[in-house]
Amino acid sequence: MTSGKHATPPRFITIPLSHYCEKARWGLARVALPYREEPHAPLLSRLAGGTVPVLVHGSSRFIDSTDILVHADSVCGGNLLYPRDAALRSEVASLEERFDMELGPHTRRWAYAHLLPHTELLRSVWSRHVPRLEASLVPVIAPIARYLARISYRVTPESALRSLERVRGVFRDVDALLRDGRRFLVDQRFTAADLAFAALAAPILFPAECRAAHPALDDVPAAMRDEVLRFRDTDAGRFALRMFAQERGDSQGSSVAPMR
Ligand SMILES: N[C@@H](CCC(=O)N[C@@H](CS)C(=O)NCC(=O)O)C(=O)O
Repeated sequence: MTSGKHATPPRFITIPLSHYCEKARWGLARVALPYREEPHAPLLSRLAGGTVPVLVHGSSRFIDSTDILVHADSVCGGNLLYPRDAALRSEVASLEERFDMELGPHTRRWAYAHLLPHTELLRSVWSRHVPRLEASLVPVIAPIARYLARISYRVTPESALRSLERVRGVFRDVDALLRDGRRFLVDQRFTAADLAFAALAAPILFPAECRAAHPALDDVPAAMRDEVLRFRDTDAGRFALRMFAQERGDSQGSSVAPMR
């Protein structure tokens, strides 16, 4: 580990509920790149411009979880989340891309379909770990944030059912990959592919070790809880939970910006 690290730790801009933020946070922890997390309430994170996660490292700005992982891997010496071997790296990258493009949006839409009607639950999750002033604004922001989540993620009862099918499809494919007894998706070791699958499946598995804020499973609607329990009871679900239990330890000292 190395050279490319800057003296000032990178700024890592997040919102509490985001599984893409958890994906990036896990990657930073995994390669032990110290960072300073700036958690924001929804909408207010947009003041940083666009979506989160965002990593600002020196003069570089990364606005996508995969770019954050690739950067973190490279400044910490490489071969940590992405194998150096070109063929293996391309396998990792193509699985990660599939999870980014398909699993992440569909677990999110399905989860929001269940959570959006529950104002109190959302307010509590959206306020977690954010600066006190922003937390105090969440009751005002919440109706707009709920409306925007519904519109921008196109959440309807019908789309939520379609998303559930897409998630089941990804889980079936991961089940099939695991059928030969492998312990990791690629290269017999933990890579960005395992990390992306587990992090982006989190809204449908509620892993205990997940650092994204989510409600307690006991507090969510029964239909949501039942589906979570069914997903947990699949090979892919058990695999993701094992990744969290085994590989999610924080290996470095991240810090959270002080409450303002
Ligand atoms: N492709 C992006 C997706 C990031 C994304 O969709 N982030 C969502 C939160 S999960 C977001 O910022 N939404 C806008 C908002 O909440 O204001 C990545 O991998 O980082």
